[in-house]
Amino acid sequence: MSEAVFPVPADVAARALVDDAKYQEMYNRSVTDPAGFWGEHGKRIDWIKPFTKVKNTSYDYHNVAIKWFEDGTLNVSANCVDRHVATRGDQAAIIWEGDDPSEHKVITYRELHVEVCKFANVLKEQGVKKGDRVTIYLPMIPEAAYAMLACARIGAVHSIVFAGFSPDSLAQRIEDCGSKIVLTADEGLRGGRKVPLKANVDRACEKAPVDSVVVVKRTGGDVKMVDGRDVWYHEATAKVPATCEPEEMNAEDPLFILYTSGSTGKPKGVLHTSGGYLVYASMTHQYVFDYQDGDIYWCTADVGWVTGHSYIVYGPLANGATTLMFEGVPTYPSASRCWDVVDKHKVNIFYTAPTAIRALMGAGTDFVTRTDRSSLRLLGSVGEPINPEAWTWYYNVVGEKRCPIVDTWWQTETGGILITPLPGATALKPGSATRPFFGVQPAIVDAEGNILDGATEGNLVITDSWPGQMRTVYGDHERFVQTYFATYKGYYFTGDGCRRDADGYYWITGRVDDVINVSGHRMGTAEVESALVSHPKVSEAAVVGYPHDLKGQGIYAYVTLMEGEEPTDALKKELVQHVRAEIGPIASPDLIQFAPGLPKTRSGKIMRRILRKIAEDSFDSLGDTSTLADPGVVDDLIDNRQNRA
Ligand code: 6R9
Repeated sequence: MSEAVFPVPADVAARALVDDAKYQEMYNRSVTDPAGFWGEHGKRIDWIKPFTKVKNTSYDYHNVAIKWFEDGTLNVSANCVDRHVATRGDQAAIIWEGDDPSEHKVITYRELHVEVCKFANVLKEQGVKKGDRVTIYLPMIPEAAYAMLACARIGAVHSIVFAGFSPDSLAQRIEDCGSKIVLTADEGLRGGRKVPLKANVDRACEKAPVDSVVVVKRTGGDVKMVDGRDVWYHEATAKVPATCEPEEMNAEDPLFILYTSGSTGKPKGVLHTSGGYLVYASMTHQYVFDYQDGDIYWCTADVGWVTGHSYIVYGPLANGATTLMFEGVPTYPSASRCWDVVDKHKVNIFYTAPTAIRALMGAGTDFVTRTDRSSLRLLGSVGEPINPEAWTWYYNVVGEKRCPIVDTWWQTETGGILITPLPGATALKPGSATRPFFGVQPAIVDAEGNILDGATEGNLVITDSWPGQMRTVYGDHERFVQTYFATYKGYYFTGDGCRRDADGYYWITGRVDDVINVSGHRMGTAEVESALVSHPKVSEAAVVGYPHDLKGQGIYAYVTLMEGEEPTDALKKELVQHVRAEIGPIASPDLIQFAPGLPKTRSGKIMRRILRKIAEDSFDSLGDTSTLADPGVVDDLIDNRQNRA
């Protein structure tokens, strides 16, 4: 396989914050003297009481504990807002672009300060105190950013639930973190379609009751307000003062919880704290995107995912950047939308996901070339491995061969980008996330946990802590330890497979656990399975990922029906609807195969390895099937698969 290499373009090198020599020097220092390195870079944010201790972390399986800057105090919202008001009060903090191209709004840092203070005062009025959890179920409107920063301002811990999740998923998350308040909108608007957010909250609250619901009026759609529980945001903010003193928080006080799917059980509440997270989010945002004053930066993620947390809100705003927030979807009203927005707001840095790139590539090159895009300087990718074909299209057509692509590998758990090119320092190879960021020590281990040297392939671990790392699973530290530190003792296990080439470049090969990456979003197979078996006609289900042209991975479900149930196409549709209602549209199975029996070991474990191979049509490489209780089951499954229309 020939491997293309794209050197750093001269003009990019000329303006960049770091070149390759500087990267090497900073990287070496960051791993040989982490306390010295982070002690220095920790000062990039404002501290109320400066820290004297930098790093206190242990990956010891019996005592996993992670603390950074532990005796320092700060306020995250003051760092993202107040400190910029004097120097850049009139600069755009947020450019909001609505779903409908006729709608946009610019919020300056001065205005952001007022909005955040007011929202903070509304939260206080609703009884929210330091340490309380606040569930946010908002669409991509500026109020979502105000809400996050308002929580940070008063020391409340936000838990954002992606507005595409179902009432049940929302209820589960409200319950798990014990929040007594939900912030939502009447309806969301995406691609011209309305999403009934308030109605979803009402249904969720039947299962997980809360004391108050604050409702932002977005569409003006008809909603029911519950007396004594629900308040309109515009009415509440009209009555509160426009200033609110930021709370002094310890570096290790929680900032937010974000639920993410794992290989087993219900979603985990990933907990991030204040100081280390903000240092890491802001530093990666500046260096990875080579962000410099005056740049217009756009990350197309949703604030419901970690990318929206770190790279729409916290990282950019801590850096005093201008961050664009987009309510809509890349294909509405046409597949030119992203490039129209780039031209309209003169966007310099554009950060999106491979699934969006593939969809736009499929729509045709004309949608791109009819736009100007001359403002673009840098492109980014996140969420899943980017296939070389999509990389090349992004590079040649969107970036006209002038914009480097930063392929950034990271996770909800890591808080910020861990493996990535730096635009002025790193020659690119399509499909490789290239090299570690400062302070990040990746290693590749074999199944027994032995570290492999040189060019090799195996499982990706990180051998020491970095400031943005998650601290625990909310309410379940043991699960944190078991999930990330038990597989390979002494290391943080990422759950990803990885190859390292002779140049030391990292190539992420995808999840090695029971997590499927659907359009860049993580879905636990166990969650989809339990949604399926909650249907009265289903007796058993096994879910695996399979290669999907647009989504990267699709969801393939093997379903065994209850005795006497008919395996019809209508039932397949019903099951898809059922999963959408239980979890949300992102969990919709792409293919359902009725299976009279599933391949199991004699101890009753489903052999997913075999199901994965069948879903991929790799019938010849099923591997060892001798431990199956009933090998005949596999032949039946293959027959059914081949007979599938
Ligand atoms: C930020 C985010 C994390 C999982 C991760 C990996 C995959 C993310 C990637 C990538 C290859 C990249 N992933 N970025 N794989 N190249 N540049 O996506 O967080 O939703 O928690 O997903 O996504 O498999 O383990 P999250």
